[in-house]
Amino acid sequence: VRATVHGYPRQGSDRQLKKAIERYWKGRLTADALLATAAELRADAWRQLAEAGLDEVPTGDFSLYDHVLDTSVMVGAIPERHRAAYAADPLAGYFAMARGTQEVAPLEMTKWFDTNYHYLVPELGPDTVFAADPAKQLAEFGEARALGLTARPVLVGPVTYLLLAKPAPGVAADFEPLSLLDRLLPVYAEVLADLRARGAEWVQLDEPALTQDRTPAELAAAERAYRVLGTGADRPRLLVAAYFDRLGEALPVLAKAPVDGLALDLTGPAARNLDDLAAAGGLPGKRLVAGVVDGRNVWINDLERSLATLATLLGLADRVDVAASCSLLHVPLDAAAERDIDPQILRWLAFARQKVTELVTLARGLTRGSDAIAAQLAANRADLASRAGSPITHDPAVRARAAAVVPADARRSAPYPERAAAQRARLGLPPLPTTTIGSFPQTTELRAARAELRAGRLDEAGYQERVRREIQETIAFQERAGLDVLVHGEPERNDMVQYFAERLTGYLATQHGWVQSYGTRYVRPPILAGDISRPEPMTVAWTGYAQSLTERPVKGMLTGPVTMLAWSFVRDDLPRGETARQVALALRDEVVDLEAAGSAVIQVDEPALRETLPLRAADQPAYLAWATEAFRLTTAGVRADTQIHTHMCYAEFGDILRAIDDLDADVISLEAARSHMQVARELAAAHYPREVGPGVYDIHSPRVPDPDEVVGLLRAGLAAIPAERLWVNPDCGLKTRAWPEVRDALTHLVKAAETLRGELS
Ligand code: THG
Ligand code: ZN
Repeated sequence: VRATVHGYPRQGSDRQLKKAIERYWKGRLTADALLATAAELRADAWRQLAEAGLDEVPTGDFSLYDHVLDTSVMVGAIPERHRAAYAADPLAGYFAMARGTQEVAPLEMTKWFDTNYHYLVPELGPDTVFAADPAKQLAEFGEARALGLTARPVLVGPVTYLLLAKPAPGVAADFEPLSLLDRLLPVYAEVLADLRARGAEWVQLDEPALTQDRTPAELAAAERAYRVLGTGADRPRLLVAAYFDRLGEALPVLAKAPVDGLALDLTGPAARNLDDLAAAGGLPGKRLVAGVVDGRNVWINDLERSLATLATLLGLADRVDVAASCSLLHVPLDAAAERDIDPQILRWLAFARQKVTELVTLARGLTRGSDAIAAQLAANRADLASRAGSPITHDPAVRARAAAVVPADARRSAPYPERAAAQRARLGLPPLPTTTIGSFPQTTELRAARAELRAGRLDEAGYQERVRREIQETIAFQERAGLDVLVHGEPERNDMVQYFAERLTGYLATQHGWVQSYGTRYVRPPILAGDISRPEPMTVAWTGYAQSLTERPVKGMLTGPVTMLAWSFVRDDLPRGETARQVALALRDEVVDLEAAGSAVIQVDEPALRETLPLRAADQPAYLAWATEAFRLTTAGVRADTQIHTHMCYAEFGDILRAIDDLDADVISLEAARSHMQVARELAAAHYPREVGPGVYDIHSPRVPDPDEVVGLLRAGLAAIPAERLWVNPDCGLKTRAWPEVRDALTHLVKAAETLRGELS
């Protein structure tokens, strides 16, 4: 029995990789120096894994930006527009594909399944010519071997690669990248043969896309892919890995394929793979890599339970190894680096390093018997008991309140038409009211002030004074610009999730718990550790201060319960829906307090509602039921004349239109500028009955639209939504933009609204 992982965090203990890449981008580090730093970080990680006792280390999972982009390079799928730059300078060309340049657009970026990692979408078409470029895989395999380690190269599998791709610009939208499979397979076969020639005994092909709902044609493609690769000459042993959910109907396909092993996710709902595997007759003569340790959560494993699971698997395959369910890329590096977490809670946590130790322990226990790991099992039992019995994980008041929720709590006091009339009377807004999504530019001074506060060079009073000044300027600007519903600009918030997590009981923040979001960008997801309650108001003082500076309504701004869960590590000892309800009840108190303090408009953002939609259609209704209930529970405590807004950061939401309607928000703002108000037409076609603010300013670009352009977009909006239900706002928050752009863009936006109001009256 061996212990292994599918991948490991890339950034290093102090995000050295991020810093080196960003310095290279600024011209402050040479390409050679960057590559040397990257090689050192890889070697450090492998050494760490080997010292911890891992028998087989992964290679090729490392990336300077993204492993799907690396796969595009490996198969020669460089988009036409990037080819010259890539040929001239592969490193600069690689980053141009990732980030774009003045002249060429980058590849599109999107979420990697239901994780918080984002990958670069391959662009393919009927003219795509694949060509093998195994250099990166070969080099990294060679590096690990040079350290004397047993290494297993890990590649994105060909079926998943094609299923993640989209038609290249200019290619018909109905082009199916999977139709290129027969052209791609020889390239994979070549890479596999090269790795074999260098001494790779095993190579892993990751096929997470096979854990999603797949058509018979797609399953047939998977069958063909592994028949072809499995019968190829000069191939290494093949291990096909599927994670993030159970394989379902793809399991018998892979079990019967002429490959040498299967790596399965056996955590959470994917544990159903166990029964499915037994039903499929197991993996006689093959290797099973059992993903019994959750690779994307931060909780210690129940070692005894895992040993029991592993014992049942022993008869199902020729050889059983243990692994985390997926790459450890999705968890922070080392819980031991956390100095501010109570040691009594820290013992419940396992980040990447701790998970490796768990795997090594499990492999030892399976090989030598549980007596050989008696001390570890006893410590694990005590840690689990401490968590299960802790007042943090069981707050009777929170449990009782959640249990007492009745359907009426999640319903507004009046139907929408009545509310709309009451809100119109209270707010007195013009038609086509103007507003913003919430955040204003986070200036360098503001970030510096927060850093000084943390370092103790600025006291709390001094910091608050800076925040107050920022709010004054933001309010004064909005009044000058003529906006109708103002915001305070959120200068006091580092991050829309972290800010609330730091103020809610039961939530933990980390100091070093960085997880890659995309490229060189990282987040520190907070940890939902216990039952959630709100010791005191979180936003009322700043919102109230902003309101004291103006006669116009200032919108209260909160992050919704679904997004709080989506961008945090969730509990594994409580269903998500229960945690969402607890967070919702805490936020509901904040909403009610804001109303009592005079807020007539309150926004509850849910940018992640679509993101955490389960991968399998069968699981979606249950998710949407608790998610929409949590939102309504958050917002339904207010009077009819208090206006509830929500915001979502995406233009493609067709599959959750019903759920958006179920939120019963009075006003929703959505991204729309790039698609020329497509969302307005879609909402109208679905007879969406309430108010809508399709974005008219693309905040992802430094470009400032002129008033005529905004008028054009608003006319398109008016063709779908009547003036009394159409709002005028940017696509998203303004946090990442600079003040000069924001001043001009918002001034143009108000001007455009005024022009159209003139025509309407
Ligand atoms: N907050 C949280 N999670 C998120 C987002 C968020 N997940 C999804 C999406 N937004 C991810 N987008 C980003 C955008 C910017 C950055 C990270 C993820 C970013 N990070 C800084 C960096 O790596 O330099 C660090 C920020 C910090 O100091 O906290 O810029 O909005 N929770
Ligand atoms: Zn947004």
